[in-house]
Amino acid sequence: MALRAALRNKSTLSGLLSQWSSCSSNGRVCVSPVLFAQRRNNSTSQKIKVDFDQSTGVAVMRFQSPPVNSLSLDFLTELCISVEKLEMDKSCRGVIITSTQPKVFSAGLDILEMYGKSPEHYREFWRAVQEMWLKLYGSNMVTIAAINGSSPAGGCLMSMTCDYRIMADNPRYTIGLNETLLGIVAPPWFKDTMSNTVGHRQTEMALELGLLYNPSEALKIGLVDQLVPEDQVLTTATQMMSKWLAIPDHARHLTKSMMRKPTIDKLTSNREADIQHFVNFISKDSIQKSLGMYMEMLKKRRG
Ligand code: CO8
Repeated sequence: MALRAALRNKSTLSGLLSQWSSCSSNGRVCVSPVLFAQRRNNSTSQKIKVDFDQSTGVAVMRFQSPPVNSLSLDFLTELCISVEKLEMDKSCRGVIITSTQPKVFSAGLDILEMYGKSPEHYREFWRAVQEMWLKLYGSNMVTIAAINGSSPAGGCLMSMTCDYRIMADNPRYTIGLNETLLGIVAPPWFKDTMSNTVGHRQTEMALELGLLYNPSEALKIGLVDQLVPEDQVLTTATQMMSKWLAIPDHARHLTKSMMRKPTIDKLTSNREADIQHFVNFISKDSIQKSLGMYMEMLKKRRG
């Protein structure tokens, strides 16, 4: 609840964590017992399982929120805490994100969080979405997405925050920013993230048409970097991680920051306006109607 409150009260998660941390005599950060009563290498929370191997410096973060790892407020809060914890642990140098759910990496933002709720709820939810993006896109760690299922919309955004993307070569899986299909519009920082990944022209077409690409198409436009058989996604991610970790950390993350900082700065200098824009947009009757119809369509498709 305190973390939720921190997001609500505009303080960053880092701010909150630093408030709750104190420094020991050797200068290493000691994490307060308030937040991390049992600081362990491995943790299982409700929606995300984190396994950190201290000998390699690599953590694997498994999304385990049935049925489709949708990015609910709780999921996002947990994700931000997990990333922040790993970021604060200087022995952690890389993170692989993947899913335990069959056929789905992440279905993107939880539509129920954007439907029929209060403006205060939309505000809190959108701040958490921003926070997730800022944490992952700005991470100093090497981040690799092991995409072992479909990854539409916010799932695609989350994948694109990573340094490298490996996708299961299964033609039934899709990835892309399909917001226009829901009658909604991807915000500028979604657009910038995609443009930084695949270029302006591909982004323009992808966003206007709400394109969802199969793995071969995604590889062709550079939305993912590598395709492998489904049962090799995680092992390939682990091998690729070793390659990235062979580069000196400081040089790599300064370079990453040089590439990404202008995009990050655009959002950080505009967060409140971006939240207000989201709240105004999502509260419109016409947008609510579109979302309602889309959810009905998802249910009918299943039936
Ligand atoms: N949010 C909430 N519930 C979802 C979502 C979601 N994003 N996706 C699926 N579900 C639900 C379904 O309704 C279904 O519920 P129920 O069991 O009650 O019928 C259940 O999850 C299982 O779904 P499926 O049967 O469809 O599962 P499949 O394994 O067949 O398919 C897919 C998985 C491919 C992920 C499919 O569910 C799908 O395409 N989902 C929709 C994905 C989508 O379009 N997401 C967009 C979310 S919007 C977003 O991320 C960015 C918004 C930016 C907003 C900007 C505004 C300014």
